[in-house]
Amino acid sequence: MKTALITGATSGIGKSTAIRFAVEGFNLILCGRRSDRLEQLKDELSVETSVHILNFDVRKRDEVFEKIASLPEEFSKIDVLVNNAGNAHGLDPIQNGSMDDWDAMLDINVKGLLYVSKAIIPGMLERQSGHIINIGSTAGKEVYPNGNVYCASKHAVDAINQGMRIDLNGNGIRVGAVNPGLTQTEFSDVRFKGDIDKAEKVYQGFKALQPEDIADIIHFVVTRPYHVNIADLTVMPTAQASSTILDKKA
Ligand code: NDP
Ligand code: 8X3
Repeated sequence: MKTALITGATSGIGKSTAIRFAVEGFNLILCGRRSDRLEQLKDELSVETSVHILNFDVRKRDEVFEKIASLPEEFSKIDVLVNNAGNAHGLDPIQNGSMDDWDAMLDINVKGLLYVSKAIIPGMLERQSGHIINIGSTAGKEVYPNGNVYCASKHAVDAINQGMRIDLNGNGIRVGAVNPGLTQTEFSDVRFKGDIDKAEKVYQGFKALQPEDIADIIHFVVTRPYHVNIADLTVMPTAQASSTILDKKA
């Protein structure tokens, strides 16, 4: 039975992936800052599989390493790492951007992903096996107005994904990115700092991707035969053609 560690498992894509993986029989290590949600998800999924929770902020470098080092023996061999934790903070022209928002996006989406990977890759190297899925975005392929730093953070994930694949080549470790377009999660609530009306409008007038759609794809990616590595996969709602072209009929 494989063990998967999912960051950002308290909500959206990470939570749906946890639910899907549980049904498919993966042992799970669920990570996030909101411990109440982690506990609740553990209770729900423990009927399906073994679940361990790790409550940490990916920005806190020491905490990341301490928590991952604290894993009990039965969870210590991580086969699949889903680097999913991340968010957008704000949607402002660069000249009006908040430096706190910039720090949050670069610290979480880029440096947090690096810290978690740095803590887990040595075990994969030792075992000469593993699979890392980096959750990028269409924003990592194309910059859109006011997306500046969020897009930069996801372009960085795109580069890190390629770099990891190159550097880990020959060590039995698969590395690939899944890059979703507009997906209906708590993403826009966070981006607009709890302005629910503004957040809901993002997904009105078309059928957005659902987190379960992305979980389905992540499950597909990790269940290919060993010689198949899905290196870079971009998925959008049918209504979306690019970061800026969206068919809103309503
Ligand atoms: P959600 O807001 O629903 O989920 C974000 C998750 O990230 C939460 O579980 C949250 O957990 C976790 N997280 C955020 N900050 C931290 C932190 N500092 N430390 C640890 N965990 C953190 O959004 P999504 O599910 O949509 O986002 C998941 C990923 O998908 C992100 O990387 C996002 O950029 C990407 N993505 C999303 C798209 C979308 O349209 N929704 C499209 C393309 C990519 P907690 O707050 O409990 O710590
Ligand atoms: C999330 C998709 O278009 O809101 O990465 O940036 S978008």
